[in-house]
Amino acid sequence: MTFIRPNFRHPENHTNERGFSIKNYEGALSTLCAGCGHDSISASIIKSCFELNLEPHKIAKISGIGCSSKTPTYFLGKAHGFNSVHGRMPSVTTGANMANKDLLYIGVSGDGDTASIGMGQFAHVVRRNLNMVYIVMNNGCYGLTKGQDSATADKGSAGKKGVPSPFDSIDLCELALQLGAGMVARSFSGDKKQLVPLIKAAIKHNGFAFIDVVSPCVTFNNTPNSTKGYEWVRDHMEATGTIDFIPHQSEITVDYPEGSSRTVAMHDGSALTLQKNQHDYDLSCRKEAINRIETVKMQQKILTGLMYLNESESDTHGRINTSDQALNSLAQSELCPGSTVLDALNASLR
Ligand SMILES: Cc1ncc(C[n+]2csc(CCOP(=O)(O)OP(=O)(O)O)c2C)c(N)n1
Ligand code: SF4
Repeated sequence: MTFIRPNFRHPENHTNERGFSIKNYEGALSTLCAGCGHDSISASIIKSCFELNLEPHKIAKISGIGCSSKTPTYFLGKAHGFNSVHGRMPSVTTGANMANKDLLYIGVSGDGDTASIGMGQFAHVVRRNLNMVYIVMNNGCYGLTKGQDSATADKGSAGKKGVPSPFDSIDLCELALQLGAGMVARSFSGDKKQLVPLIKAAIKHNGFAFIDVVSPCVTFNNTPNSTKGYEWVRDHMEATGTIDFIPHQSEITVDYPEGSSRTVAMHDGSALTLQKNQHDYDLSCRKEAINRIETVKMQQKILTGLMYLNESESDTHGRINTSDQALNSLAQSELCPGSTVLDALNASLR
């Protein structure tokens, strides 16, 4: 195996509206195990940012510790990056976001990083509705420390050692819904067709957008008895509906019956085929989303796709009424009101 990425790209590879090629969104060559689901998620993040014409230097990628948390090295090499402490990605992202709200924050975490050591931080970043994309690369195990069961390992699911997990699992989507996340989705690392539009929608969502991506660990948790392995997930996926992401343009309206599909002409000349969900599923109802996740789980399946979307809530800045201008762009005189104001404040508290 070579550790040098060739500079050559297909001559017909096009550039996006900002003149960037896909190469401008890539990072270093991955050192994860060949076939690890996490690499496919990195590729989906790269594709999403390329297609949304984002400027790489206006993105901040933040992670904790784990194989999943190593991935920011492998995408968006020209963006800002911070590989924080195990489970502490949410607080580091919160601090960065409070100082500069003009960047796009992409937080990457593992199921161990989020559902175990970082659980407290996860809960608070959701309830504050921090404006960020939070992606969990969920393999049901601690890949980096050689495959111990994580808190998202399903009861009875068994990894390489063959011992079934004796504990009930934590469903991070259900938790995010209960804690007030504005957007909640689940996908599979091997389903880029579904994952890329979800990441694009999460990037454009104002507020906390959570995507739980089942991402098999081929080395320690890809057995036929593991519910986070390729075989099991491919056999047990049930999508909420076919969803595509359309950037803001003048409105295109369609009207067609439930359960049928319709091809719609897009602004860029392409065509989009929409499939209307047969089920009566209201995406703006938390209760229904939780109900649906549980119902599908009882059928031994995994619900994937967009589960919930609420665009009307203010993000953390709106809730605590921060300055319109990003703090890092304010001058010292604007940030510090001076000793007279401080003296008056202190006096009012005596
Ligand atoms: C405070 C602390 N405790 C424990 C560890 C050991 N450790 C490193 S990564 C990890 C879990 C990684 O699992 P996950 O977040 O699911 O990521 P994966 O490697 O599976 O992608 C643990 C327990 C650590 N680095 N720091
Ligand atoms: S140990 Fe598992 S999670 Fe880590 S890189 Fe290898 S396959 Fe991926």
